[in-house]
Amino acid sequence: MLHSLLSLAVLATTTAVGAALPTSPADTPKCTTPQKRNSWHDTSDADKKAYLAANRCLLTSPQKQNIFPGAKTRWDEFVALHQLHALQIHTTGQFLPYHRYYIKVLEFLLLECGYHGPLAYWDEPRDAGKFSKSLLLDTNLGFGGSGKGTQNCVTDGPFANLTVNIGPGFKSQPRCVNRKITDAFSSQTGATYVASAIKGSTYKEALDAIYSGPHLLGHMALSMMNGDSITSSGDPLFFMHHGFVDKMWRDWQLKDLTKRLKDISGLNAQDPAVGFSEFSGGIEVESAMWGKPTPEMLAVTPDPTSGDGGKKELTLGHVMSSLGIIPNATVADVMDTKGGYLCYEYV
Ligand SMILES: *[C@@H]1O[C@H](CO)[C@@H](O)[C@H](O)[C@H]1NC(C)=O
Ligand SMILES: *[C@@H]1O[C@H](CO)[C@@H](O)[C@H](O)[C@H]1NC(C)=O
Ligand SMILES: [Cu+2]
Repeated sequence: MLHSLLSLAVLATTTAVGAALPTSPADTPKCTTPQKRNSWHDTSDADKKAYLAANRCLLTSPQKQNIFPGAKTRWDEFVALHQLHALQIHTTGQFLPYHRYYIKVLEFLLLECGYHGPLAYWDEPRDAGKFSKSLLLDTNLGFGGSGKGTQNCVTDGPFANLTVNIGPGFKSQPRCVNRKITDAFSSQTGATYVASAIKGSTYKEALDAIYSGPHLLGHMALSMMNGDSITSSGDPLFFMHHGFVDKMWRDWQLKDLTKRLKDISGLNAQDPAVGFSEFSGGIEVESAMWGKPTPEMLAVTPDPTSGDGGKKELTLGHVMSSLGIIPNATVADVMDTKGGYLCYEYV
């Protein structure tokens, strides 16, 4: 039950769009006109269409880097990036910063497919308890609805019948873009749950409460890509949910900004005895659900202590990598959504 319903997710972030290709953290300009990131509900029809078309383009374009095991499409490479990092970016301090960086990677990839507009997020409290009725699942101006059949394949909208070759877990097998909506879980993305998730005073409190609260329940409500914690980013809807997760982090930071722009803690990789916090048994037991990284995967997986002086505690100097899709960035680079490397705000 847990296996099929849970998935971890990731987060979101972005940066100045319209700007050229990814600027390296070292030479980014000041953030003077932050991109306004709206809920999908408030995004223009033109931006919705263009955003969805660019996502579809990524799912149907050939891979480019030729280093991601199992990848056939550009989208596969992006999903494989999450797969390779899965044991470093969930139930760790890296969860929020890496997913913020991961959304920046998406922003860059969308530029390749001609999308220069703003990114969006899912203001989930508006749809809490009734995700299945959300306009995000619209056939024409949304991501398509709940999946159908035994595989829960999405059969309408821009991603109908498209294939992802990464996952499930640490496998690399072709499967349809799939999801299964369960409205009851989605009630826990409501306003009172969100308020509770961001009421703590330390990064650790916010991290744990966001992760195990609205983040996890949103994943359970959507069960994207077989509800798989390792590769749920295969469904483009993932980035609407993770935009919402990123917004929760930003909203928490804004309550005491100066202090919280520097507040980071936690591990840079999972504690093997704990694994994913939403499952029991630790990495060994949990790997029965999704296998283990193959030698080919391990050969390209970054060292989780990079920038942390070889220690297991996450620092602001921690180096995050997209294996060459965009330049590396540090955790410090993504702490502020308006810090220069990033330049956006949630509205
Ligand atoms: C998806 O595939 C099925 C079976 O091949 C087909 O009947 C259906 O028309 C396809 N849908 C779209 C939107 O392409
Ligand atoms: C990017 O970071 C990874 C570690 O996360 C490191 O192995 C790699 O060498 C870095 N790449 C560059 C170009 O600095
Ligand atoms: Cu994730």
